[in-house]
Amino acid sequence: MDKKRAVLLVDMDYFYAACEELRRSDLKGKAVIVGADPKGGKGRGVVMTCNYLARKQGIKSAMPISIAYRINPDAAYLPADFPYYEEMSAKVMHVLRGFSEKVEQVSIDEAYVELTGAVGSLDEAAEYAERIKGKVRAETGLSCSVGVSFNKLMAKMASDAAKPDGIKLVRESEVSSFMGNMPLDKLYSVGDKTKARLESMNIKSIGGLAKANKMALLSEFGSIGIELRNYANGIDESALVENYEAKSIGRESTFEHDTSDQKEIEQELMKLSKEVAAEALKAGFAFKNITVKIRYSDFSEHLHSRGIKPSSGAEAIYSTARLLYLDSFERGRKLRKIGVRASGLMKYSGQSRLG
Ligand code: DCP
Ligand code: MG
Ligand code: MG
Repeated sequence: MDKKRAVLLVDMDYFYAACEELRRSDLKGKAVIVGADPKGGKGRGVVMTCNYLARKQGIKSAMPISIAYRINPDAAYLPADFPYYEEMSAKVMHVLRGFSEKVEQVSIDEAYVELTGAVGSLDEAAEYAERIKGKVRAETGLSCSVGVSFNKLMAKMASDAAKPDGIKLVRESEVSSFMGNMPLDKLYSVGDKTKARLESMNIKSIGGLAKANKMALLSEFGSIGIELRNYANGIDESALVENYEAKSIGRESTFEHDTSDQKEIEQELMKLSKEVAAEALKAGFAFKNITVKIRYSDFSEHLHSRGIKPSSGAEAIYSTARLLYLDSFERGRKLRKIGVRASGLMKYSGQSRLG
């Protein structure tokens, strides 16, 4: 890539909880948690997100709601209101699309904005970021954080460092001083397993990975190893993927009591399928892949996927989800949680509906 790029990653601050604070002034000064009902400490399911006050107390996304309740039983516990968050998300995305024709939404609360060509330098891109933050706040009342950098990978890394309510610019010359000392799992695509394998090679930080022996990485990971090393050096040439407003749409729920009752499970699958279909329809997406996630009572988790012909109907999701579940489910074992996800999304236009 000969041309210097300028890319922003805009991510909303504590998004679901911020949306709730916005419409409920009684939440001011309180720890706010959006997620499962804590049911006096006996509740199942998890924290989806929480405001920064709750985070200071040690509460965080994906934590079991019962643990959050143990930490702070007096917090405001709120159920998720997806239609409302989607509406706020759409307003944010609309603002972003006013600043650039190239916008890639990657989740409900974040998007890349390509400014290559529109600006002459990253400093200028940071001025754009300032204006975007102002406009997002004016249009929605919400704050966001913006990473400003020379590719998607580094814009994303920078946005984490900008939180909350900030802007962080990272130049090519600053990559190693910015993330060299960060732990490996801060790097895009490095999870617990990869981290453990890297550590067994005596690689302990992003900076260590950036300088690691290429042959050793190749023999341990294959070509992915070289890719990881490139990421550690801030190298990423991927372009924005436009018109995909979400990579996938999924819903999951935790049963009140662990169950192996087929009827109960099928009812839940139907409910989740309808929710996924409704969201896909609203966003104007057809999808061509369905995944069912099963979590057994011992917390072991299984994913099963199948391709379908492009569709956006609840029936198509349900019939596939049910087959996947029947194929893979080990009868007699109790389920704790089940989820349905539609992916391989394709935008369709106009009024015509597929499937
Ligand atoms: N979310 C969720 N479950 C998770 C993580 C996130 O349901 N494990 C939802 C709730 C979040 C939203 O997605 O509000 C956006 O996710 P982010 O990772 O961007 O987290 P937040 O916006 O909540 O906080 P931050 O300020 O750290 O971005
Ligand atoms: Mg966010
Ligand atoms: Mg996000």
